Amino acid sequence: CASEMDSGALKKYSALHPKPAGLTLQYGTAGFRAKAEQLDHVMFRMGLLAVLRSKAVVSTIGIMVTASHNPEEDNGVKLVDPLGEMLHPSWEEYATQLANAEEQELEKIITEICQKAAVNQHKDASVFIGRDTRPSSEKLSQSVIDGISVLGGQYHDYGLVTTPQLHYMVCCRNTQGQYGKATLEGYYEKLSKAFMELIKQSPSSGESQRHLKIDCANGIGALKLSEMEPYFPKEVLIHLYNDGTKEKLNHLCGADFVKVHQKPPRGLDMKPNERCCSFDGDADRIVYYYKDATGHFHLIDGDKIATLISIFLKELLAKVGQTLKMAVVQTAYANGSSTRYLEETLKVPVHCVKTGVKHLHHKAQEFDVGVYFEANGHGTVLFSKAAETKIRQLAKEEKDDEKREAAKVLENMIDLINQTVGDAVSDMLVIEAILALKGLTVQQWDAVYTDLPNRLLKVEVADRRVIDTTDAERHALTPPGLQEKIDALVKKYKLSRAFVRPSGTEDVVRIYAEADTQENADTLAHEVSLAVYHLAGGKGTPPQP
Ligand code: G16
Repeated sequence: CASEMDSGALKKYSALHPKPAGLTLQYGTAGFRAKAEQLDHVMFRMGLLAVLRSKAVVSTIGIMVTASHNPEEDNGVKLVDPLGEMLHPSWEEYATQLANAEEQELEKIITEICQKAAVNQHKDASVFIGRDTRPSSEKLSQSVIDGISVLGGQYHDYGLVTTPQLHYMVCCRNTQGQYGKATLEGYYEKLSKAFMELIKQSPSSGESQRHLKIDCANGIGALKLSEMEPYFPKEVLIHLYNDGTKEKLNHLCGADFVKVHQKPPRGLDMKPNERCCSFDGDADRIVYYYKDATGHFHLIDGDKIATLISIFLKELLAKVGQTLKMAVVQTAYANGSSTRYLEETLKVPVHCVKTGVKHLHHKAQEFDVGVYFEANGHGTVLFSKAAETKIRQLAKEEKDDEKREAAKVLENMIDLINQTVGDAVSDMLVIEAILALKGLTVQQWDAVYTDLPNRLLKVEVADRRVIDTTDAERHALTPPGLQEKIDALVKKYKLSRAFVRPSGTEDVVRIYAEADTQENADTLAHEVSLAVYHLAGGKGTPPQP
């Protein structure tokens, strides 16, 4: 690997993408994220890394330039492994080493990675690139291209795409088209065909049921949904808001804003009982919501999405008479009511893992049908190869009409779901199809269980790494005394729970609390945020209630 490297070219190009002195960045929940102006060298170096990874696994690798839900001024990079998953954890350390290496060490670090990861120097490297709509993304993706080119890699630049579209392309390429065609057209055709097959069988719904209002977070979702509109059947009429023509990305809108603030986004005019949803900045998350006749806002988050999908799939699996192992994967942020409903009422096993789709995806792979969703609306469903083969076979050959029809619905679900990663467009179509097939209104869906009142807060501290957690982030090991304090606070309220964890995408500590009433959840969250402020080196003035 080292012998193939053109040292002169590497030196010349890395000098064009210098690392700001003294800057150290950590590989976070979904790759690197920081202010855009700090990331040029990281992008160049992730181009280098993608070439090494591609040679090591002899497959195409993806690089997405995006900071997803973060403010417009930030940017970031997500790396996509051969089947569309997030970069393998064993390579996160290499990514961190490369990102933080001083310029003169770069060649040495590349050589070390080649040795440790058995990178085959004789293999060709191929990288797919995509980017979101941030003003900084185009230039940063050019830096990625420089990194790929200097190590002799081939690339295909998809330009503006959603993150899940890039994951899909990578998977299509590495399965030689089995997963689909690696083009935007291929993506739109695959999803719309499966969607149309599904809703063909739905009872005809009233005019009001056909409409869906979508807040696109002023991001890439708006562009891609407009492109996809000609493929949509007339049964669904989508109305796009926050399309990025007027306002800033993620500013007072988008899935993260709606989930955290539990209120509607700016720029979307909501009438009582209308079905609405929000995407995030790179369209890999979605949350639904509506306003009732009294004006009260109802959020339908990732937990309720996972529940709806689980109910639907469980019924179908029972109809086809298969004993496939199904489970739901959540994180500590999952509302206690959702976990209770899934385990006790629906009788589906639930597993809790650390935040980050990479962790959920990995766990979900253990089951025939693994439904995973973060409460923030990031998730999808994975079908094992064996389950998929069985379902496709039943859809073709089963003699019993009812069983065969159920298998066909499952088969179309498999095609509609983007199994590579959470995908707002695909998830939205899955949800719309289920609501149509079950004849459910958004209110009926919401009423499946009642969320425990909850609150999410952020606290800025000098160094968020002082907080170390265990037990899927539900227990703080450090700083000393913090967990004891949280335990004492939680005891004061009924049905209460709280935890803290350092964010892996923003420079903050996140606080989650739930309790029997909204007032108690708010007070508990505030009290825990004060404990974090005092025990973990809070910055500025103490958090206000
Ligand atoms: C990313 C990850 C998600 C995670 C979120 C917040 O989302 O892909 O899995 O839930 O960050 O992570 P943290 O709490 O560590 O900041 P996105 O949509 O921003 O890519």
